[in-house]
Amino acid sequence: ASRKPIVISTWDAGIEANKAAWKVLRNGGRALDAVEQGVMVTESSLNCCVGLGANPDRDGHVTLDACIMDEHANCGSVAFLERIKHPISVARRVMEKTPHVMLVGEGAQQFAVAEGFPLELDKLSDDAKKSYENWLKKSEYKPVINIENSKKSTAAVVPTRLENGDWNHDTIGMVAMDAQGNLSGSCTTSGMAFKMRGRLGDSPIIGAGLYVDNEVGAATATGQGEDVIRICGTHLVVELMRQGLSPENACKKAVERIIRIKGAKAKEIQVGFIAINKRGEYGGYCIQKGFNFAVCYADDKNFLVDGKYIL
Ligand code: SD4
Repeated sequence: ASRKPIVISTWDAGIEANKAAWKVLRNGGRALDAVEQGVMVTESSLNCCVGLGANPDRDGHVTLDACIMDEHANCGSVAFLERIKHPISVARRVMEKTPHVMLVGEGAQQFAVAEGFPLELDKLSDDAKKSYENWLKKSEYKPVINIENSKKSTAAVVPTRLENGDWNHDTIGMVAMDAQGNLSGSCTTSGMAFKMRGRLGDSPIIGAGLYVDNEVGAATATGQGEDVIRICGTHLVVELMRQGLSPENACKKAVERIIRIKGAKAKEIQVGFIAINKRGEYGGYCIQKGFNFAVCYADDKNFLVDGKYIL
């Protein structure tokens, strides 16, 4: 069915994020404001999966990636950003206040501080500290002391299945259409837990973790970022919608492409795409069972949808 305004976002944390986005949309606000304010909720929640409360890289530091895109194809992005609570808002400032699209690391942090964002402590949340300590035991990775050891465990902990069958995850991607029919999107993440220091995923990359084309639709991604980047995932989804595919079928085709490339290894990973089109139709698809997304298009309509899957 066709809906306007509408906002959708990845995983179950999307419910709370959608509520904040909906407040903007229901009052006739801009999709861009909605997708920023929506994911800020998730960035703020300590001991959750996104933002400074999330799992660190393997050297013990939380490093954040985010990007945002509006209806004019303006875009902004930050990556490998440390000690800043709201990377999505820094990404928006990059978009609005600089001639650039992407700032990373120290430079991104410097820009954030200059823009008035507080520099937080480099301190892990209780949950993150626990899981990091656990990870250190098993990984045998000894930071600094013995760099050779790092060869043993270059792999980040990819999204893995939890005991209850869910996937652990650390990202929120959101796309929305406002009452004027304009589209925007946002994506923010702590990236894969225990990743190599300096590693970026798809989430801060326009065309990989997020893409918006105001003539066609918008899409965002979650899961193993390397494999989303490999196929320019969300750009692909939007281009498939341009060719006439529904949001769901466009997401499905992109997932199929990853599976084709990965072969037998596809079983080991998770990737999910969600998308909306200009008519307000929505859909999502993932590699395997366990991915869900939140859809909101009315005061009393904000619900989770299980992503259809292929394997
Ligand atoms: C990344 N795509 O950094 C992110 C991770 C993710 O749920 O989505 N986790 O590769």
